[in-house]
Amino acid sequence: MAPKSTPDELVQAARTGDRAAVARLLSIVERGGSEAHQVGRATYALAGAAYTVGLTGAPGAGKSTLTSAVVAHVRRSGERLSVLAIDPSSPYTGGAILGDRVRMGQHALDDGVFIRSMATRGHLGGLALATPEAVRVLDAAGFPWVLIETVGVGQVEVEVAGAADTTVVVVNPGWGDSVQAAKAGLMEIADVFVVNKADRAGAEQTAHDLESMMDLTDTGRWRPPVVRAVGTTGEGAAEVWEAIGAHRAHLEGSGELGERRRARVQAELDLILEQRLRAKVESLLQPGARAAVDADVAAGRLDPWSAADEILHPLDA
Ligand SMILES: Nc1nc2c(ncn2[C@@H]2O[C@H](COP(=O)(O)OP(=O)(O)OP(=O)(O)O)[C@@H](O)[C@H]2O)c(=O)[nH]1
Ligand SMILES: [Mg+2]
Repeated sequence: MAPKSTPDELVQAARTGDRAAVARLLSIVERGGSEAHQVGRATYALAGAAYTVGLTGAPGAGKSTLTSAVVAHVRRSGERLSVLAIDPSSPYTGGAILGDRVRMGQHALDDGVFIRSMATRGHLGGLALATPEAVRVLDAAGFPWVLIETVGVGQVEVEVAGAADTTVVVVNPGWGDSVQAAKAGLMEIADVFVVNKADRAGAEQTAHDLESMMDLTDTGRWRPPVVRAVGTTGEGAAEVWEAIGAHRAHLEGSGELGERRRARVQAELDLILEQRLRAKVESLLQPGARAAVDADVAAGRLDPWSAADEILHPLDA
């Protein structure tokens, strides 16, 4: 790859299996900005063939270990796949990224697997917008499967994880975990539950608790299967993959896959518009317009509605 390749040239190279080009495209997407938008324009029409699977769960639930076990299982059938490990923590700690390198290292020499960590750069909606772009890069590069690992702790991470065709929620033995899953909004986005670390005590109970919680919220639609797995030995990896396949068949058979994807790209457009409008409005406002009223609001001299009127007043003209 010549160092000056344009996004279009990189996309063409990625389509012929050039892994360095794929890596460079992902770096561009991660950085964001106008070059990333060019990548987005080049990949959009080429994408749509890949199926995306989100894996989420609390820190340390064993997502990376389980993902690696699932990858090993899928590779035995010869299918190619890619993994995006989304790290919502500070880009400077790199802890999770290092951990993932170690845990997924067994696939480092396998040409049929592409594994990449992506960190948030802290800009507004950065992760939420970079993730679908990165998926489209891997899709355009011809990977039929994209697995996305995210830590399910905050709303943004839940949104990112929920932006997959099938979402797998990974919990551990222990009642606390399923309560946490419910609290973190993970119950709503789960298409498949995995009780990982099933080699530890309490796995049966946790599976049972999840089933009871689903009894209470049964919608009559897809009911997420609960699979037990041991990421470290690979036990249950085949069953996890089978459950993902069953959910995929359900989405394809019911027409819900198309609906989900349409809703997703609309949400993406909403977010882009929101960002653009915000930037545009901010550029039109007087510098310091906000700071001028902040003190009054804090001191109780001005209510927030009137403060907003004052700040936006120059736009009324
Ligand atoms: N006993 C047991 N330990 C496991 C199992 N799966 C993973 N672990 C261990 O749990 C720890 C965390 O595993 P990871 O795969 O890094 O977990 P993660 O959810 O990806 O962690 P983050 O990405 O940091 O949120 C590691 O020490 C693993 O070896 C399992 O099935 N049983
Ligand atoms: Mg991990």
